[in-house]
Amino acid sequence: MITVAMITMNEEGAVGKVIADIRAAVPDAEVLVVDSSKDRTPEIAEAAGARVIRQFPPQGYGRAMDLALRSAKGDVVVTLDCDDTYPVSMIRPMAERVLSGAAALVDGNRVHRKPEAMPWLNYAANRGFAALASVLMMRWVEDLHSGMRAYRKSLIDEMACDPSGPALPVELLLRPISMGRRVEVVPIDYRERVGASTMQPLPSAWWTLKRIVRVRIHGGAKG
Ligand SMILES: Nc1nc2c(ncn2[C@@H]2O[C@H](COP(=O)(O)OP(=O)(O)OP(=O)(O)O)[C@@H](O)[C@H]2O)c(=O)[nH]1
Ligand SMILES: [Mg+2]
Repeated sequence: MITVAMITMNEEGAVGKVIADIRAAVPDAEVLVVDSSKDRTPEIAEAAGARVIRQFPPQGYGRAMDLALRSAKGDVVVTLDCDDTYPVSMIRPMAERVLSGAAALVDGNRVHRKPEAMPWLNYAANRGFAALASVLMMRWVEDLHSGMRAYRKSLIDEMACDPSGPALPVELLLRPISMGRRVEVVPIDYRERVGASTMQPLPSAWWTLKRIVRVRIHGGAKG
């Protein structure tokens, strides 16, 4: 089974459409939402057919994503942002690569060319950090921060990630690589977001650097 896992904080402008699109694309999937909203996001998500787990007050991106990944019931967990930026048509093809055993992780690469929806500074910073990680990990990586990935559920249980702080997707990509797991990359489109971003560039950049160095030093697996 596929679980589509999302985390939400005040996404009432997008959540209804995103979940409807997901259910049309993968009717057989579990849709799981870890929600930390003050607005009507959780009610809308539940009415649209999602399983909603409340995490309130908000504990940040990492702790919400960690809870979502661990609570998924599927054999493969596909993550995406609940802001209408990611292509739901890619959920099934990415999940199938994991379900067939071909890959442990499929990474949706948004930066195969500069997306119009990504500011130049973010794009340049993303490419720079990815180049640094590529050198340190001795494997070419392009999109450390993609929110759209397919993870084998058992891979999540094997990894030791620090859920505190931003930029958790960096570790969720680099740890499996460091553990020698099969990681595939597919190009994906990335659209303009519905609603306001909560991403804070400076803390995110600092944590990105910390996470890259940590994985380089400690490797990927637990213990
Ligand atoms: N449950 C929960 N969700 C959160 C939290 N912080 C952010 N989110 C959600 O996580 C998703 C990604 O958030 P951000 O990393 O802030 O990024 P963004 O605002 O979508 O901007 P981009 O990085 O361009 O995608 C959004 O859909 C947010 O609603 C939190 O503390 N708790
Ligand atoms: Mg987003």
